[in-house]
Parts: sequence; structure tokens; C-alpha cells
Amino acid sequence: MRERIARLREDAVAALEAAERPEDVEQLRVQYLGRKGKVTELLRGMGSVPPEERPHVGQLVNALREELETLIGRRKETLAAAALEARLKEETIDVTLPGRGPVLGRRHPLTLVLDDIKKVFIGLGFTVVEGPEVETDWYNFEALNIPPDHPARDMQDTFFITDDILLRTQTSPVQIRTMSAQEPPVRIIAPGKVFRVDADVTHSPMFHQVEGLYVDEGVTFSDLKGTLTVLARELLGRRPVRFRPSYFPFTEPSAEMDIECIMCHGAGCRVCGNEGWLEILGAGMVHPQVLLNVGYDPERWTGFAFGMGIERIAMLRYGIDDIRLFFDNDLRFLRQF
Ligand code: 2U9
Repeated sequence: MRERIARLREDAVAALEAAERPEDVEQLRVQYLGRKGKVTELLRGMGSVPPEERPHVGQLVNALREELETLIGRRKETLAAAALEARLKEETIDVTLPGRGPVLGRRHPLTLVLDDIKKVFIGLGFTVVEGPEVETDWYNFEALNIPPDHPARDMQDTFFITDDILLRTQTSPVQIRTMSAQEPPVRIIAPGKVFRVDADVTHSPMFHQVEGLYVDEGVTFSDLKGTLTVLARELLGRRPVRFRPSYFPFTEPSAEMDIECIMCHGAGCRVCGNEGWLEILGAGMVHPQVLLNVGYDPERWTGFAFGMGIERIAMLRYGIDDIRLFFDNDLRFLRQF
């Protein structure tokens, strides 16, 4: 009997040590300590033990029962702790990993150019003014001294909505509205969308312009040259500029401003059409008739005005050869700025 007890103990201890899952341990508990378990069975077999030995053998069996209860409890705890450890390891969040940053947007190349233009003129005391994109014939043509037979007034060149209402072809109507509403001095720039019936790689039916206007006592062509030379330097870098005579109905005298070609530095290349110079804006002294049209006395006030296409400046600055890239909203293009 003692031997049976000892063997049973050895088997139970070995089986417990081999048990890898809590349910295996539970199965062993039932197998040994359950109502029909092996230890219980030992007690039933006490009949075959000589009476004088029974108390001692009974003690041994009870001691075995207690020992196994303790070992089973410990094994369950060990396995539960290991399972918890494994789960924690698997579910651990590494708080030292860098987070996913928000995707930052960026400014459109046209906005970059316009922001630079604004910075120059705000620094010179100008105000930024905006106005309607749908205009009347008076503000877009008549007040600007553009004659009835001027080609810009043709259906081929202007988007008309009615005989009298149209999409503005330049932002000059904003200056007309401003002057009509206030007395000089006027120092404003007018950025915005303009519309012309025209489309190829360098022309879009909608594009952006900035125009500027400075009217006061004693404003001269020298002010025009000085101001626009500073502007060109800020936009495209310090390089030679030149003013050529030109013609616009709304300015007199009129000029166009060129900068030395940014590709060939004046030698002549494909970008400047072998001229060595790139035209960047038009300008002039505000025509006396335009001043009269807004109720200003041209004997007292003089002013200069200019206009430039923002797409054109951006194309030169960034070496872009197709104007449609500005409006496709292809992120592969936009992310480069
Ligand atoms: C008022 C008086 C005069 C604005 C001017 C230009 C010359 C000019 C073009 C540049 C490229 C248009 O985008 S473009 O095609 N503009 O050459 N614009 S003077 O003159 C004004 C404006 C308003 C009251």
C-alpha cells in the first residue's frame, strides 16, 4: 500500500509538471482528487490494509491529498501567470514609436507668386482690393478708354453674358470702382481671375492677374520705373531690366518691362525666343481720359498703373512650360513647390 501511494504521488507530480494548459491541470485534479479519482480510490482500498497500519496509511493518503491540492493550485497559478505575460507581450503598445503626422498641404505655385507680389506692395503702403468677376461694359471697357471697335470687345476675345454684361478680361474694373468711390491718393493692387477666349500651352480661358494703381499729386514715370524694378527683383531675382515703349488705350505713355532671360542670361535661347529678354508686365501713366471718367481732375492728379499675368511669372520662375498644369490639381505637380 505504501508503495502504491508513493507511485501514485510520483505519477501525479510528473503529470502536473508536464501539463501546459490550465484545462490539463483541471483534468488531472479530477483524475486524482475527484469523487472517483485515484486518491479517493486509495481510501476505498483501506479494507485490505491490516488494522494496526490503517491510521498511519490514512495519514499518508491525506498528506498526499493535501500535497496534490497545493501542487495543482500552484501549477494553475504558474500557467495563468505565463498566459497573462504572453498576452501582455502580444498586446503591448510601443509608446516610443513616432506617431503618424498629419499630412500637410502646401501653397499652390500661383499663391506663392501672388503672396510675394502682395508682400512687396503692402511694404510700399498699397492695399489689396478685390471686385466682381462678372462686370458691365462700362467698368471693363468704356471707363478704361477702350474704344468700341477695339478687338478685345469682339465676341472672339471676350466671354459676353449679355450685350452689356461679361466676364472681366482684366482686373482694371476694380481700380475704376475704387477710384469712383474715393478721392486720391489711391495706392492699390487688384489680384484675381480674368477671362479671355484663348487656349493653348501658354494661354488659358481663365487666368490670374495682378494690376496695380498709384494716383496722387506728382506721381511720375520715374516712380513707375523704380517701383516695378523693385517688384521684378523680388519676384525673379536681381538681373537687368528694360522698359520698351508700348500702347494701351488706358495708359499714356505706355511701356512693357522685360528682364534679362533667366535661362540664357541675354545670350538668346528657346525660352526667350532668341531675344535675350523676357517680357514680364505692361504699365503706363493713367490716361487723362480714364481719370476724367472717374471724376478725377487730370490737371491735379497723375498716376501710374501696371498689369501682369501671375501664371506667366510662375512659369518663368519655376520653368513650367504648360499653363494647364496649374489647373489640373495633379498632386505630383503641386507637391514640388
Ligand atoms: C486703370 C488704369 C490703367 C493696367 C495695365 C497693363 C498695362 C498690361 C497685361 C499684362 C499681361 C494684361 O495679363 S496680361 O495679359 N496688362 O499690360 N495693364 S497697364 O492699367 C490700368 C488699370 C486700371 C484704372
